Amino acid sequence: MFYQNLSQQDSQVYEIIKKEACRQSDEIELIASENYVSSAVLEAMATILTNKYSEGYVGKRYYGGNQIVDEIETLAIERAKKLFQAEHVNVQPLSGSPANAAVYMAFLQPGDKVLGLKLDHGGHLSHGHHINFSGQLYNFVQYGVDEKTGMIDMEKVREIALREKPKMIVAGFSAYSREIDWQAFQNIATEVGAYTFADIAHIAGLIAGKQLANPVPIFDVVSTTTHKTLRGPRGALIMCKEKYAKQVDRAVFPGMQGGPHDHITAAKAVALGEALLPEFKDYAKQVIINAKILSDELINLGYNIVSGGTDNHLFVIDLSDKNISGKEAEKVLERAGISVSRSTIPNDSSAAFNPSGLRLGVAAITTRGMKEKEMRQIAGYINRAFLNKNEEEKLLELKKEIKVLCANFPLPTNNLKY
Ligand code: DSN
Repeated sequence: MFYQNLSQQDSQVYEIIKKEACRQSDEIELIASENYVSSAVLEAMATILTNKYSEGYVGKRYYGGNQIVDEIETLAIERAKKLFQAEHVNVQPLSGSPANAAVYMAFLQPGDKVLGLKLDHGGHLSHGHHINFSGQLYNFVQYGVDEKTGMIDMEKVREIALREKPKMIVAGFSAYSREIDWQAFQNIATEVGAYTFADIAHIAGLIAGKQLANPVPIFDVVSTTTHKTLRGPRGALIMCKEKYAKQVDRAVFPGMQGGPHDHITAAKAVALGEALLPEFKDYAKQVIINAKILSDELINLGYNIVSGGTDNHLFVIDLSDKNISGKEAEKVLERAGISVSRSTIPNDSSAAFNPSGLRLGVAAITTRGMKEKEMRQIAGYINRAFLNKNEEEKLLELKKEIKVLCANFPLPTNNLKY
């Protein structure tokens, strides 16, 4: 048994983890930022590397005994470089927001002007929202998506950039379903003399799997989390041109962080190794196929999708013409065994806590092996849940059906016996 010591020593914690393992196994995961790691990634996280302190970088640590940790960090760096054609990689960021904070620290002074996508148009809190450190420390000017198409209009971005003359342009998103024209962003930045920063947290796995264009060879600096479509442990990476290596490294440590989490670095190396395998391309391809089928099916069932569809793993359903809010929709689906996250729609008239949209992503269910047929089934389940939102019996019936479907698609870690 895998968790023998935990179950014997602390049955309280063990039982809670076991319940969550069952929930993950029995329910449909449509949260766009989530995925299921492999057993190898999970095992790498649960190693004695967690015992070590390694402030500093390979060959230049502030603690002794780091010869072996240097090997694992070097391996993770080399794999990330190969996967993304990066000149320089820092594998130490603890997660997405700290990585973005380090990027800003490396390139900007407080008060500098930056362009970023608005949160309610699909951006991220750390792309300049006023309640976030980014919006408080830097002078963010926000661009949005076109009102009619729901897509980023590069002519509009250029107009704003020429008017505002930012020091940095941020491209990247948490809830934007269309492919990004990295070169167009770079051209605008070159014209106004700005740095380019891409946050590819959501789509890194689709770029690694060669299904979406890679900004790393084009942009000055790129950050990504490692746990979304990239299917690694919770954490992040920063990739940049060699000429910015020193300032980026200095911003991560000692600027933002202390010691890296070496067990997570090992798991990042494992996940990057998996993403380098040919089968990862098949995974990334299937993710995009699945997202398109799921959004098309929902359109056929009468739902509006922001921008009319998707080019990646996610999309946002606009529920403003339906008799259900984003929050209520999230709760109804939760009762039926489907996890989603409510989301704003562009120019949402409702507050972020109870917005008018629902963000759906298929990275996790694709890892389970679900394909076109299951996407059609899941669109039907979502519609049924909404139609029966006040009928507890019917939602429970649906939950049972979903459990049966899920049993045919075990999680990659189901071989770990609880
Ligand atoms: N919280 C992540 C997401 O759900 O998109 C981004 O940080």
